[in-house]
Amino acid sequence: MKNSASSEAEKQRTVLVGVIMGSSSDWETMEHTAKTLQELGVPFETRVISAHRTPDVLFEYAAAAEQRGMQVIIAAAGGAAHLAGVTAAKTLLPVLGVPMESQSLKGLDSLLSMVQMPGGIPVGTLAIGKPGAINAALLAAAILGVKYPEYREALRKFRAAQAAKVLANPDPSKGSTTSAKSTDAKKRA
Ligand code: RP5
Repeated sequence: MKNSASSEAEKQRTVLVGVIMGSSSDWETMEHTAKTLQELGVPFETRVISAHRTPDVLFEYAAAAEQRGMQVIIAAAGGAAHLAGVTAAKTLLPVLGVPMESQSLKGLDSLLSMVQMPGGIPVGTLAIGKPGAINAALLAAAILGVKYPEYREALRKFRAAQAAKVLANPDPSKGSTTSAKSTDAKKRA
């Protein structure tokens, strides 16, 4: 029989969230997903896998994810962003999509490609860019939290810390070089 220390170590090694992105150029944004998952203590891995440049790798990755113990996949892509949709088609795991902010259309192309999935294969699409990258990690933790109380607790602490930060500095003019009074004076002048 396994002792609790070894099963704990085993649990730590199991990747619960797979974070995939269409290009290494997406990393600057997806680093925020990784940082947030790390902060919450969620075991994850990151991979560059492209639906059009490495389609066979994507098929293998998505098809094997569940068997490897993964519970959620986060897929980020930009432009004609089909990575999340194709991934979702190859696994029953929940797939969260993060549309990348593209140069030409500022991510509207990525957002619409990702969010407008025809009925039948859902992709839980988040906001464009950094906010979506952070929220994908938080939503993945919330999904895991249904089964694992430690991630639910990590999420609760994250929110409490976030609220405390806001409450610690309720007046943005304090500590700013432009005080509320001088802004008012400028407006009146
Ligand atoms: C998508 O094309 C990627 O997800 C990336 O957002 C975009 C541009 O990729 P690169 O040309 O920078 O590799 O597949």
